[in-house]
Amino acid sequence: MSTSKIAITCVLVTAACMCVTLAEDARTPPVALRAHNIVVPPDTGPVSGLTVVNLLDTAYSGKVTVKLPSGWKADKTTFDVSLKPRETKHIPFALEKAIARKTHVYPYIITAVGGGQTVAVEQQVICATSPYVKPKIDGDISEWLEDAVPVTFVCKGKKTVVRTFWNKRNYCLSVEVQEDKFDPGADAIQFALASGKASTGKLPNDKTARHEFVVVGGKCYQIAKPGTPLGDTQKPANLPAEPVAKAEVAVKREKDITRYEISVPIRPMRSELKPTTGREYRFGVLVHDPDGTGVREMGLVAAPLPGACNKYAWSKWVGAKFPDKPLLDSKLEWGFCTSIH
Ligand SMILES: [Ca+2]
Ligand SMILES: [Ca+2]
Repeated sequence: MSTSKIAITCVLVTAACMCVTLAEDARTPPVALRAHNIVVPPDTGPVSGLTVVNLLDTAYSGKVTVKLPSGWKADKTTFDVSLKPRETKHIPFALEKAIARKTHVYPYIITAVGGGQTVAVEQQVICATSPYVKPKIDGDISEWLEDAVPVTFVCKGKKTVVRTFWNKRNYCLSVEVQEDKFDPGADAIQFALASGKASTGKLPNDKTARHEFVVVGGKCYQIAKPGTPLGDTQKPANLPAEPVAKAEVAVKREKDITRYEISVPIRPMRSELKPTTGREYRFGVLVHDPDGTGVREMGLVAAPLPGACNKYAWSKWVGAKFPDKPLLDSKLEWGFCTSIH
């Protein structure tokens, strides 16, 4: 195949997901490619990976190559891949040398040559990690600015920034929501935490694997625990009468930004999250802004693959306005670390 003829044509640019698919022609690409989030600071030598999805009803075999940021090294960067029709495979590799950047976003180019086509994807891979810090939950997020990794996404021109911490007692997050109007009774943050091995099922009798929370009206409520049939999560549930014991929430509004600072006890989630430095877990955030942008999905930052939406990804609750379409999964790769310094 002649790669010299490849006109690098941008066939898909989704600003919000910061990924660009570069394809040589207008044919349907045979595979979809995605690099996993980096779940601990990259200069600590983490295991990382790729996902390759065969989009065809026929078998695929090809060579997948990942071009890392300059100066980075991995144990392996070229992989022979054979996929059955519609099969998805995860390919691990270890970063042996990497240099952290202040932006915490890393450009990868992933190329698959096979089936008579070359597919090249440029992806801005995010570092998605929670340093060990105990914040003061008071609505002032200054302690997050130097010590947490911001994950930023844009929905209808409005910015959202999510940061996470963990410590002995709590899982903590701060969310900055740019919005024209703040309605304390309706604007909300929904977030989910699960084991690093968890995935979302596709059938109503499959069970949830996540702890799921809603922060609204200055309180934090738990709306799902592991083991609930997925079908039940789609009947809008009343929020529990009592908020989560020992959870803390502070909300402050400044100009057009609403700032949430949230902590929930980590102990009830210990068996799923196993919080220790270096451990991977799953995390997701939805922002509810019914008087503005509607539902915002953090999943957009992680270059979602085709088929990443799942109608069971998030639990419905009374008072929330969910779109009719399925949402992106609530289980992004995330990790516990000690510090980003
Ligand atoms: Ca604070
Ligand atoms: Ca709003």
